Amino acid sequence: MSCQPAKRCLLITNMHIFTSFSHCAYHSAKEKNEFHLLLALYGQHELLFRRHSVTFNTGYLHQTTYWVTSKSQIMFHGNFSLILCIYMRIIYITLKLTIEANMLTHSEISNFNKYGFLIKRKYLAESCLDEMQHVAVNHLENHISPIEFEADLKYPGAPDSSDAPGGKTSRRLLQAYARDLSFQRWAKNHTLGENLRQLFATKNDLFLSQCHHNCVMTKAKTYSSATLWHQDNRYWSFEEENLISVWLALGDENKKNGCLYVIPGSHRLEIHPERFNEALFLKNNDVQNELLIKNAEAAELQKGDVLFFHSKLFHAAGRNNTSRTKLSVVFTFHEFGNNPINRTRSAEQPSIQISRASKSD
Ligand SMILES: O=C(O)CCC(=O)C(=O)O
Repeated sequence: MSCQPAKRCLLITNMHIFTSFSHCAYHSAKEKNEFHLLLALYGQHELLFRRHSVTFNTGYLHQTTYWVTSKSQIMFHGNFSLILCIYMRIIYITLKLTIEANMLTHSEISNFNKYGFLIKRKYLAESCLDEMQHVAVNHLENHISPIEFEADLKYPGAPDSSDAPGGKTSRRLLQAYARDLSFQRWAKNHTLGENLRQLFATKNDLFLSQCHHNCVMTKAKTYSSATLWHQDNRYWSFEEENLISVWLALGDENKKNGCLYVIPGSHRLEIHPERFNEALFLKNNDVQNELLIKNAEAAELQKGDVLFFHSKLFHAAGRNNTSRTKLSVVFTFHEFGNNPINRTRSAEQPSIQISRASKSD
């Protein structure tokens, strides 16, 4: 039985729509390195072409050869490819929306570049936060080393020595990544990696420094200290001063419990060395410093919020004046090619490679 031209036309049109749609999707996914999308498209391609390619190609290439033998078959193939087109489009849009929803917008990226920080709200699921909090509380209670104590740092408000009251108050649970899988999962969180790559403007692997922020930052009740204005990179030695720290709030952080304060745009400033004290904090009683600090903003966070900040951004924090310990997970990342300088503190331990393929969320 011959195939009605209109039906053939419908089928070929569907085929064209599908092919051009999937080609577009494929190339756009490939350009953006959207691996999941590519897999989905590949799967759908297989489904359609494996089952129908011979029939389709014959019909399309040799116009006189009818590749279907009955009207119902035409209807079946026509409807099948149409439904598949719609189905594919839904999958494509859903996947694209999911991926795009987690990506930073152009304005977020340009704000980060302009101001040196970016806050993303409700970034991580409650269960992941609770898991990390549980581990942190347990390690604090059991004094699981390595720990940096308030008394070691001697920041304003800290106990004078480890024998003084509160002398065993923790400031940081160091080496967080090695402490528990929950921290490793967070460091390798897929969305986090993608967002950091956007901020670094790179497609390469990232590295988590084990020598710097790789800790649970704690701010205990009663014996916590304040942190004066500083840039994190003052003691860091990398080929380029371009590192990004990720501060994840495990609980709410506000002015009362010692949240961070940041000076927007200060990562771009060149500050004369005379404006720093010997510990490289901004000097008090310096008119220019006072003017700069007037621009400070409190980076108040709620549980699960994330603060991305540049290693040159000036920041400070107050003491915790509440009755609950504040906990935050802080990791510092650098990009491939920005290596720590040999024989400096930054090169004491190898950075941990966070490859694009690692996916823990
Ligand atoms: O929580 C604080 O006091 C601030 C900590 C800080 O800025 C740092 O360790 O670099």
